[in-house]
Amino acid sequence: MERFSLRREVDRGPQFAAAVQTGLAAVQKTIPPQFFYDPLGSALFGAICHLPEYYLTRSEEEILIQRREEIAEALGKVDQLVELGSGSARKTRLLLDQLARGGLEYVPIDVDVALLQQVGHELLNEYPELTVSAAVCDFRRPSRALRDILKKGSRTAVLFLGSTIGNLDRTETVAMLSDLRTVLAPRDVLLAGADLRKPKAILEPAYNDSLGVTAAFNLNLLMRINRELGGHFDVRSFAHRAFYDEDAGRIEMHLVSLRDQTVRIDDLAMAIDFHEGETIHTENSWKYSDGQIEAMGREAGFEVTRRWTDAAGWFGEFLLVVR
Ligand code: SAH
Ligand code: AVI
Repeated sequence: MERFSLRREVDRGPQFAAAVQTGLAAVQKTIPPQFFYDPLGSALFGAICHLPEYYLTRSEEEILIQRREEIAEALGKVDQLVELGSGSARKTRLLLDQLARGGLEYVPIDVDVALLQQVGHELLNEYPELTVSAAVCDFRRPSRALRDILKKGSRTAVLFLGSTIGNLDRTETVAMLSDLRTVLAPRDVLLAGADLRKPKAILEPAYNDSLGVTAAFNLNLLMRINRELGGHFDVRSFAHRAFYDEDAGRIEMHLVSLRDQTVRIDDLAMAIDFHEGETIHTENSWKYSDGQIEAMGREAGFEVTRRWTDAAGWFGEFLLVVR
């Protein structure tokens, strides 16, 4: 049997074009965050994870290193390990060290096909007993890929690391978890990492790093429109902006137009007007309390049974069990 397989549930090209067409025609212009992750965007995100200001990766890594045996024990015996938004799977390896014995099937789900292929093959070399069934699929509807991959009678654990859950709003999170629930069996589990509420003075630098890598990550969306859709954005006439909305409990990321300008996108036959100071909203990154995670989980048919944090209490790893 082949140890690596890849299925494609979505065709990214037409989706990007449609999202840009609708998003840039709206009153509050918007481009959804899943489009950050082309090869350059994924590489920039990889760099973000090493930034001194971006504590999220290190805090979660601390939990997974300090508590790996306890977490593996709480996950129980796993036949199929799904990961939503798997990316580089840098932290996943900490769990695979514990779980990848005796024929584990790893099921990474992501929108970056090149990364799925690269990381899948790396893992096969590192873990001789592993098989990898990768899927290019939107994790907001994971059942589309999982209904054909998950096997009856096998025990499934789902990972959703990195606080990527925070890039969905509340309604989207509950819809995603409910959809996931339809393909899981009672006592299957979900391990979700969430960035916790904390002072603005810690949060804002994490999204405004001094090297400007997060700015490049954000501005790459405009480059991507230029590359893939015949856009004519002058990237230097836009700026990165990220701020914490304390009442809502979320970081908002925007691209701000630095002058009045009109930008053509040839493939979409569009000319978009921007006035100085107008923004494109590109991402929300929600910061949660334990109670909020529990409430969203419960609404979707899950129960939080365990929770681990780093020493500073900045990041939470939540174990949700299918009710
Ligand atoms: N889990 C990794 C990567 C987080 S970055 C970590 O904790 O570091 C977010 C990842 O989710 C990226 O690899 C991106 O390509 C993927 N992603 C973002 N939106 C997605 C969507 N709607 N559907 C599937 N994958 C998505
Ligand atoms: C992937 N996700 C959890 C990151 C976050 O923190 O919301 C994406 C990111 N955006 C800016 N920096 C990192």
